Amino acid sequence: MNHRLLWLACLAAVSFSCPATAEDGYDLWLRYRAADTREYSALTSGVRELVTVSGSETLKVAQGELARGISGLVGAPVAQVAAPTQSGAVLLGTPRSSPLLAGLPLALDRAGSEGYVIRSVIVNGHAATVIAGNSDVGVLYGAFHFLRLIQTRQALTGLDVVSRPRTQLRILDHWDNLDRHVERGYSGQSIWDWHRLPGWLEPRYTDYARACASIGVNGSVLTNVNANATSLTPAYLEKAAALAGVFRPYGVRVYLTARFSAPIELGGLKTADPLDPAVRAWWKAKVDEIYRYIPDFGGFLVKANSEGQPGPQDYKRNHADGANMLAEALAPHDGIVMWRAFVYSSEKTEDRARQAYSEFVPLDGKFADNVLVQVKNGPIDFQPREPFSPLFGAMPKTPLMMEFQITKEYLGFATHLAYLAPLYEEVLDADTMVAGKGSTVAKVIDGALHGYKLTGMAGVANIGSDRNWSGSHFDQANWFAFGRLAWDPDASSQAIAEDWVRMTFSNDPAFVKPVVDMMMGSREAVVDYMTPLGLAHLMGTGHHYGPAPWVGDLSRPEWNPAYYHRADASGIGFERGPGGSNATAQYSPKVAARYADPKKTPENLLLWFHHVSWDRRMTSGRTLWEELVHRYDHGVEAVRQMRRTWDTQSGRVDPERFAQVAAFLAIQEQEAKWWRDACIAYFQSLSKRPLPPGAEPPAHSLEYYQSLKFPYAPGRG
Ligand code: GCW
Repeated sequence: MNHRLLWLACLAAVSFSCPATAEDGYDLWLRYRAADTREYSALTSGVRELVTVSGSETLKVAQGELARGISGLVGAPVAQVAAPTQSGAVLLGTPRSSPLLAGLPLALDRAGSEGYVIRSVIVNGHAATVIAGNSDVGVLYGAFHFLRLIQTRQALTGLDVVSRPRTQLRILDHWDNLDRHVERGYSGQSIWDWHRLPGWLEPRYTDYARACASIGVNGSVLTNVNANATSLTPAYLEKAAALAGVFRPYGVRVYLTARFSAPIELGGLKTADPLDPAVRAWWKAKVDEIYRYIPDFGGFLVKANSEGQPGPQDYKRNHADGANMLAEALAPHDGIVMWRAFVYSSEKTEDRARQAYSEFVPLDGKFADNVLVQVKNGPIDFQPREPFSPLFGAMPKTPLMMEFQITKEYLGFATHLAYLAPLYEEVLDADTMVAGKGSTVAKVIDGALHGYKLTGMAGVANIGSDRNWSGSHFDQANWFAFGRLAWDPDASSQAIAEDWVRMTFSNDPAFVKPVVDMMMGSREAVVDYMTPLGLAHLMGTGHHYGPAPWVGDLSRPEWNPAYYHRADASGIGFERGPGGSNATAQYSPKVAARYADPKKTPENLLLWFHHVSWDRRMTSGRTLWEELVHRYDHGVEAVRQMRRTWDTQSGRVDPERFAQVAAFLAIQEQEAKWWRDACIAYFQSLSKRPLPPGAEPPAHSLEYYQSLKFPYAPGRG
């Protein structure tokens, strides 16, 4: 049997012997199934051989990925040669690693330290494609991009691709505990099998690093921000070091969360006061120790004085005092601190939406050079829709990094299909107006606006031990989109969705278009059936599963949905204009003026900023009450439409993935209806308005919805 036949026989054996695992989602978007070269002839002429490269582990990984990807996509093992022998060679490397590249017109100055170029060139008289970077990891990123061109069936001639990341730190935050429970995780247990580390390195860790590198993610915070000091003990540092060893060739650095009270818990000190010399010395020694285990350790992510976590305020110090102490210990090793701005206090009566700004803006300029303040996209907490956080644009002297949530704590867990890139894009495109028109949040976080020396974007990961990584097939798209937007905050959510659909499912236009459209509308559907018109935080207590807008008796006011919607007989919404909490004043003057005036506030944020009458006339001509019901109906109808769209695709998707998506959409429809009915039943008990003509009454009484309990809902904190 010749090579090609042997290869085909192997492929057949794999796909026929274990059909149940053939399409279980494990391959993510790195799914290198053979392309039909009758439809995609570019592949036949464009990729005939791979020129080998020698050098670092990273270059080996890049070459290995290209060999694996091209062989899979071509349907036969690609020839690996020392120099081009014919047209259609693919070369990779840096000018330093590969003499063949040294003389080529690469214009690599465009690629920066982590970027790459992919160019069609002539080498030794043969047409070839070169993938080059100034660094080995740049080459790896380029290799994944080249594979993506094939996976999405792009032309392979006349290539002149240049790409470089716009942010330096592109990081996944895992809220993973040492017992493998994942806070707000809906995809099984933690991917990190702490108990069996460092002895057993699951192959999945390598695939995790591959997937991260394929979208440019270059950091991983292994542990929950609700931190456990045990993760800083030698036994656990050894485990973290083992993971760092797996990730290193892929350019993914390891970070840990630092529990602020660790000097007391681990060091036996009486205090964790950041100005105490013994505390500072303890952290310095601890950090030095970490670097002995992990020489390229990235640094710490810290949640302090937030939701009961210890912090500098316990000692009457401020956030800068706390962050700078850790920064000082990390600086000699080039480590950084990501200090979270997600704070709100149980003692303060100040509107929760204002608190982060109140605490942090006065500290602008007080943080050490290797500190970034990590800010959630909105002022409260990863809701289906929030305005952008007023911190963006308000701290020109402090690098602010973005924190998005990829796991869908407030958007239906892993069962609801909600593509989050439009949410991310809406925030990144939002105009802070702090330096005139066009001062977008993207320009804040990529450093363009204030000249930040450090830049970054973090995403709270949705990755777990589930075979399909993310708990649902479509949630993989949110991981993918996060990485792509961290690389380029101006990328289009639609284009990213299209790439993902083509790579993950199919290039069939009859599939791509409707499925991308379905994804693009999916987040807005969730907004409509959960929290339309600027409502927020109506989710069930603690677990955040399902509707509970009626809850108003929890000990901390801001834990109650009633705190957020403020519905009463006169109307609904939180007044944050000058007549209310004046949170609008935290935005730059033009934005503040828009949000302060209910007539100028966009309707999709109306109830976030204003308490308005049930009878207020909306642009649709409906009253607010009618509009609210209309939005809820619209959300449910949108999910029904998603189901219809998916049902037409049964022949175009493998049966395994088709069936799971279909089943999850059915759950989503039921839960969307539940949200709609429960919220309408509750709000009607206050508005006392009749349902608009044609609107269906809720299926059950308000008492019924209030009686539902979910003590075992997943992902609890
Ligand atoms: O979204 C909320 C979650 C908490 C989480 C917290 C945070 C890790 O409900 O579970 O704690 O935010 O971001 O710190």
